[in-house]
Amino acid sequence: MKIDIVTIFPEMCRAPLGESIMGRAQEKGLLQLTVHDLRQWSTDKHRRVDDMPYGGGQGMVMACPPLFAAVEALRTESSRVVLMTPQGPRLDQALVQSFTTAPHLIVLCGHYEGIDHRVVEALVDDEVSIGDYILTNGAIAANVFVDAVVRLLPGVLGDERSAVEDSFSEGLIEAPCYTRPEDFRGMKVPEILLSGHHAKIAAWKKAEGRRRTAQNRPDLLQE
Ligand code: JFT
Repeated sequence: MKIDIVTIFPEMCRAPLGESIMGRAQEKGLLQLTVHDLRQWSTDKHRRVDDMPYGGGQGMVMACPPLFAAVEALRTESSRVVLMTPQGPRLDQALVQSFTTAPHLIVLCGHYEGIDHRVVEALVDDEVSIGDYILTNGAIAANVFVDAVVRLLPGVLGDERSAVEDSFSEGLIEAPCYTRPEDFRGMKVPEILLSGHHAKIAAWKKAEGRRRTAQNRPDLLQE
């Protein structure tokens, strides 16, 4: 998959997406990631990419010209243009999955109070929010989005099972986990996990998963 990220803070994406599994996905040739500085498409002598909002109001708005120039330079027939925005539909694992078949994603990260709506109407295929809270800019949200999509691509995770068996794929939270030591400051690992009874352990994990889901995420049981 090819992914182009367009942001005024390229280092905010380069560092996090260059490490660990995302870094290896690129070394393995599974991901071709380029992070672009939006300012390179600004024709303003001060390299500005924002302006005052028509009709008044707080803060600055990301202007059309640099964003149009960026998308027009990067897009091909097969590109899907994604805008990170708190106004978009909320990202969940099903929405993440829907992006895994795209050959090319162009991810636009806003800053300031918002983006000129003509960008949304003319260029953007999908608006995506990573959740109901406000960040200072879209580059942080883009890291979350790209990581979630890329980890699902074939070959990215060493152990193919982990992508499928992870917490949200089964729609429930997993059981708590423990490692050595068996007794840490008097806090003991549940005895069942030391028993070696695989069927009993599986049943315990399932019950604990259900219990934690009901406690922490009752919304997941609502279906
Ligand atoms: C925040 C964002 C997402 C997502 C894009 C743009 C500007 C800052 C801002 C500040 C106050 C109100 C926006 C962005 C996000 C999220 C994405 C922008 N800001 N509105 N914040 N939180 N979950 N995705 Cl453009």
